[in-house]
Parts: sequence; structure tokens; C-alpha cells
Amino acid sequence: KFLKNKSVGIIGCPFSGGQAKELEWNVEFDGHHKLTELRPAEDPNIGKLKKPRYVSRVTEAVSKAVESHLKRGQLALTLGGDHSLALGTVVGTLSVHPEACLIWIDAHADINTPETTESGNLHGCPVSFLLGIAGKVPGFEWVKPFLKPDRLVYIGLRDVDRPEKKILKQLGIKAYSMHEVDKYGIGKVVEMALDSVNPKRDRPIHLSFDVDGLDPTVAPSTGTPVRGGLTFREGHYICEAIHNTGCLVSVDIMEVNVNPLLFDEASVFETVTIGCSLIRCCLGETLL
Ligand code: 5AB
Ligand code: MN
Ligand code: MN
Ligand code: MN
Repeated sequence: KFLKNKSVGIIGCPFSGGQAKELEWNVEFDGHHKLTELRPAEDPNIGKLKKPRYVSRVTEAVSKAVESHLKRGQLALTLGGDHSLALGTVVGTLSVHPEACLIWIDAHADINTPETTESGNLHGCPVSFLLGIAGKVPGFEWVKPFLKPDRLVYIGLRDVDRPEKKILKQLGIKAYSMHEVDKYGIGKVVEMALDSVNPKRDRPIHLSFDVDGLDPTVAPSTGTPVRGGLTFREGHYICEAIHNTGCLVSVDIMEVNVNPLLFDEASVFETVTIGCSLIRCCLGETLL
């Protein structure tokens, strides 16, 4: 009766003056970036790649946003959204911190190239673009600097496509699958992961956390769930340990799907809640 158009205005209020403050971070919320406005009228496939122009424009805009927060000395926290966004966030981080390393938490390796992808979905490809092995795809010329393969490490893998396995082997990329998490325990795995990409703990860290790295029983509302994932505590441990290095500059929490047509309210609530608590661990929330 009182509203004009079907449009909601969100008023972000990062304020804690009415209570005892806790983690002592100032929060600057940009508001949601208006990314859907960047969607081109026409966007035919390029080879197998779906919506390539839309993804390239959005990720370029996101890279600039991350870059600007980092340049102001802020921790860049990006909430998404499909994991193609990490192409933007990681380039943003590398353009300010070229020596940064990337810790990728995921059930998937997201390293398909435009040649190897079967689905054509770009959320399965960001890492190949980041490494500069995607070849020339029109619209993605802005992607630089590239990430060196020895600056990348995975934790949580359990659904890696055959050509992706080949790429990981060829480039000698460090990866700790769920098998290694079971074998060594999460404490040892995180230590080994950090030793491989950040041996002296003197490089800035970008953490890209796909919530499907977690087990679907703890993070159900995500597009490509895979059984046998990280437990609630293993996920949190990763964030706590990375916070403790003092090197964290950029965090993505990705693949949280809040579409009420796809997931029931309880699943969305659980997944958003765990996303929030992972973030608090990244910001230094301690148990004791
Ligand atoms: B996610 C798959 N490898 O390329 C592909 O959720 C899945 O960002 C990609 O990790 C999953 O489509 C992308 C089969
Ligand atoms: Mn921003
Ligand atoms: Mn992913
Ligand atoms: Mn995934």
C-alpha cells in the first residue's frame, strides 16, 4: 500500500556503541555493489564459456573494489556470490600485494580452462585465469598480474575433474584433499599449506573460502554440494590459524546461495550463520 516499486533499501549500520565492543574492527560496508547492472544485453557463449562478458565486467569491477579497500589499509572482505568473483578479488589483492599467496578452500579446484570446462560455467574456471593459463579470451585482457603456481594451495578438495587433476600435476600445485585432512588432521594440513606458500610467514595472504569446502550437513545452501567435506570445526580452525599468522589481507566467503526458490529457510540460515562465524574467526575471534 505504501511502497512504490518492488525494491528494498538496506541500511547497513556498523555500530556497536550500545554494547561492550568485542573484536574492535571498524566496519565500512559499501552497500551491495550493483553488479547486475553490468549485464550486457547480449552475451553469447565464447566457445563453451557461458556469460563471458557479464563475468568479465563484474569481476573487473570487483577487482577495483578490493584494490581500493586494500590501498586504504583495510582488510578486504568479499561476500558472494559465485566463485568466478574470486577472479576479481584475487587480482585486486595481487595488484596491491604482488607477493601475496592464495589459500583456496573448496571441494573443487576451479582450475578448468576454457578448453577443459565441460559445464562452461565460469565459477569452475577462475584459477586458470588467475594463473594465466586460460589463453586469450576476449574481455579478460584486464586480468593481471598473474599468480605464480607456487603461491597457490588448496584445502578440502574432493571433486576434481580429470583435466583439472592433470593441470594440478603439471604445474606442481600444492593441494590437500579431504584424504590428507583425514590422514594428518586439520592442524598439520594448515601448517603444511602455510609452509608451502608462505614459509617465512612474511607474505600477505588471500583466503578464498568456497562454503562447499564444508560438508553439506553444515553448509547446505550452496550450488554444488559434495559429501565428505570439512567439519564445522575444521572450517573454523582454518580461519583461526590463518588469522594467527597476522598476514591475512583479503577474504572471500563464496558460493553462499540465499535463493529461497532453491533452498529452504533453515538451510539458508545455517549457511549464512556459518559464513558469519568463519568471518569472525578470520577477524580474530578466539575461543578463550
Ligand atoms: B565452485 C565443475 N568442476 O567446472 C565445473 O563451486 C564444478 O566454485 C565447478 O567450486 C564448481 O563445472 C565451482 C564440475
Ligand atoms: Mn567495496
Ligand atoms: Mn569454488
Ligand atoms: Mn566448490
